[in-house]
Amino acid sequence: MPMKMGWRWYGEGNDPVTLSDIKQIPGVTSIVWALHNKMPGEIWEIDEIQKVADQIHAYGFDMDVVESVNVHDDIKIGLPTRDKYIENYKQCIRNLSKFGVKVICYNFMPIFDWTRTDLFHPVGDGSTALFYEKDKIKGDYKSMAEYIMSFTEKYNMTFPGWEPERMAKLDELFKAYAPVTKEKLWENLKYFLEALMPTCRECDIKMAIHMDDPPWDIFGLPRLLVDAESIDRFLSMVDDEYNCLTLCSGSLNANPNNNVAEIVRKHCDRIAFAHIRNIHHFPNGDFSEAAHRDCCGETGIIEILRAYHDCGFEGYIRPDHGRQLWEEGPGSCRPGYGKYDRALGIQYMLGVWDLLDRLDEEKKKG
Ligand code: CS2
Ligand code: MN
Repeated sequence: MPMKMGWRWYGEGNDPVTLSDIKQIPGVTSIVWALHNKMPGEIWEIDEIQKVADQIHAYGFDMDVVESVNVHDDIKIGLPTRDKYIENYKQCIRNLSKFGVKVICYNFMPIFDWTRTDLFHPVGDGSTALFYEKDKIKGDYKSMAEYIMSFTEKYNMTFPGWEPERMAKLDELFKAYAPVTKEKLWENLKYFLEALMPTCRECDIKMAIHMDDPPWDIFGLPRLLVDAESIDRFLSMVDDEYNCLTLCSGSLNANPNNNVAEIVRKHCDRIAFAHIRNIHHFPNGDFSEAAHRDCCGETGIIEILRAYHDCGFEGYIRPDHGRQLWEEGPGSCRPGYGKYDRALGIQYMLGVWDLLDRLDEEKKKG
């Protein structure tokens, strides 16, 4: 079983799920981590990384995957100051390499990371899940941002990509991004990656871009990694084994026309990190996140796992968002990152994977 199962952990005192909890989930070997107190553009210092490394290693996990080292807006906008922030990013890569980090997940979405209109939407069975109501993402971005930020204030919880310092100057940010067309954003992404590739090679760290979530423009902001065609463009634009994907099944499948299994088969060697999340679609274009079991959504989880298995995927994989179950709710768990549903998701994924392993073995024996 060559793929490596990860769990996203927000750090001691910043995540209700503890390393000791995670240790009890069969199959998890990698902690997907980050320094969550860092602003985009800051250098991650050795002593800060060391502190987290000690915690993770004490439980016998590896810390091979970072999610995320966030990219400063000046790099995405293409301002002259970007070179300074790119130098800082290179220094982060060098510092992370001292701890054996292999993959850095990041995104190149303007202003907003993942976007949802309800973080605790009733699924119908007593659990709740992240929900996207299409009509609420029209018009004013402020009410959407205020909704997300209300959790930050109420529960003293910050979300990566939704830093209060950045959200406080949303109007300024929108002005700064105004000249950034989709083509310009592609250029800025290319500039960033070409600058990083030599350092990545030197440090043996792969840059793995996360898909845009949702995979379409929102509030007039361009989004790049949205479908098979844009993924092709991205990989050939900087055709380097260190320029890779974080292929997020849930982000891509928010557009039901995207066939994630097909993308896996085409680009498996460039997928450094797999996010497995299931989506349930409504006829009007709204969508809800769903349990990992194939039949709970329309993402095609079994076909995706089978594609990874057929390709001999040796990268990292993790359950992406789960639902909030049982006593989990606002304040007691991070939206999408509760304890139970992700643990169930892992057991489901490993069940499918183990069976595929077994079938292969039997085929070999004849
Ligand atoms: C993650 C993303 O929680 C999530 O939806 O999959 O936020 C992801 O961590 C970032 O886009 C990567 O930079
Ligand atoms: Mn994801």
